[in-house]
Amino acid sequence: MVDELLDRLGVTRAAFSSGAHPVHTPIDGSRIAAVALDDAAAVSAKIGRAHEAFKVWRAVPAPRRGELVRLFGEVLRRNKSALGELVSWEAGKIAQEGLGEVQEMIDICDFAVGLSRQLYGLTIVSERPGHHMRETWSPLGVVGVISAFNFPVAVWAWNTALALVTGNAVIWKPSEKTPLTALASQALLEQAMREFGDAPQFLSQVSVGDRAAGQAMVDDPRVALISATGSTRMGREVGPRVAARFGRSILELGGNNAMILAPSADLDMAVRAILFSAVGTAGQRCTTLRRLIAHESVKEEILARLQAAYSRIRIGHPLEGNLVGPLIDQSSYEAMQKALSLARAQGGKVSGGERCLQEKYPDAYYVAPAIVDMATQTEVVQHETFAPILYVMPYREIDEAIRLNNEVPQGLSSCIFTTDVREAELFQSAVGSDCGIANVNIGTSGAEIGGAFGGEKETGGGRESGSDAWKGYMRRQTNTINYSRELPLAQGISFD
Ligand code: UN1
Repeated sequence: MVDELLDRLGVTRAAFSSGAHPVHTPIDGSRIAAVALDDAAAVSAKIGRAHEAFKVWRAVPAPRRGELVRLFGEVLRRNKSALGELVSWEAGKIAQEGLGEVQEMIDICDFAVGLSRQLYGLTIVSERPGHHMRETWSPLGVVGVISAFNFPVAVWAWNTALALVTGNAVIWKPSEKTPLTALASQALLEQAMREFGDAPQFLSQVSVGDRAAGQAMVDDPRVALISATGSTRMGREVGPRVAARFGRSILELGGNNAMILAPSADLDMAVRAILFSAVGTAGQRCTTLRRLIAHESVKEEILARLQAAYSRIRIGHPLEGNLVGPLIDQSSYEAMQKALSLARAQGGKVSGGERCLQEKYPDAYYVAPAIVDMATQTEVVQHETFAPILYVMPYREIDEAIRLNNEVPQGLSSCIFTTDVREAELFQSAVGSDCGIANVNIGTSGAEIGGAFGGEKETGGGRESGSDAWKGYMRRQTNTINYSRELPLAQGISFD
């Protein structure tokens, strides 16, 4: 099954069957492939080749670079179902979410193609006569992308589509848990490169490797930008190492996303939004809803409605019409159980959370999503546990709800359900949510590519995807041009 998909997507047999690193599907825990791992020397050689490719690519006009990304978008459209299914096999996502992830790749390609004709700079007035100033944007260099298992292809595509139109070369270190979707995405990009004709070889490369290989990439001064998605723990290592060599980084780390449920909220809509955000992707999105801050007047009702809805969720094989697939692996399951026992010890009333389908899939980890009724935001609630656990807490006044929203170390996504315009605006104001994303009447997850994606505090501060995130992938230059016959100095300085 997986072999056939990989064949169809253009990955050679040798690339997925002969390596030392086994790949398991979270669907039943079975081994589906074996890939080779790069050591630090191999990574260094790839960076060298990427740098050569960069030197050629940066001189290609941006709209022509956009043509490559346009072709890539077309190749992705033709291969959407195969790649989406491979995402399901490798990451355990349900079919709809695997397809959605590939759609997200297509969307960012479309965005980047438009952008390739809109890399606008500013013109700036000068204080000196006969002078003018401007700001120009140039390609940056080699971009190193480090991605996580939970969005094994879309996050790379956000980075790569922007990096390519902005004139950079890319080297990608995917999660060791999901190298197959990386090899397949790379094969599809290579197909687009062949159709394009004269893109430099090694413009995009994959490097599957362990920690040492990752460090080699992070420490290499030839990598101008590291864009890393993963845990806060990973970011704490990567950020300072890149900074120590004055490299640039875009960090997209942990989230601990909350919804405020106000008394005026449309509860039918809220229940649907909570289900998608808290239970979707088996709670393994960085945007997953983890905290529900419900007004005391609606808390009991929402708890009852959620418990009823949770009891109807179909859990099982992600390609067989279920809503919740497996956790990625055993350690994820263990982290979930640990968090639930801490929650109990801290006064939480837990429903759900138990392992399911153990007889059918002894080597896979399916769980019933958990709801934890908490009186206050205790220590365990402040941590991101990458599993479907929703903590539900009460509030009385809107200011208290906003304080709870903000009183965690992470700052990725947040939302409010309310029909009171004052509350909605307050939530999005300077004294409202401190997160990178703050929504009204939609959940915390499932962002479109058109906005900048990322968050504050321990989420790392980086922005990827839409809006002007492309500026992070370019070198900004300030130009002052003198078209007069004099040489006046700025600030009125006389130097005669
Ligand atoms: C992630 O979990 O790392 O907003 C990315 C969302 C998706 C992206 C999630 N568009 O949920």
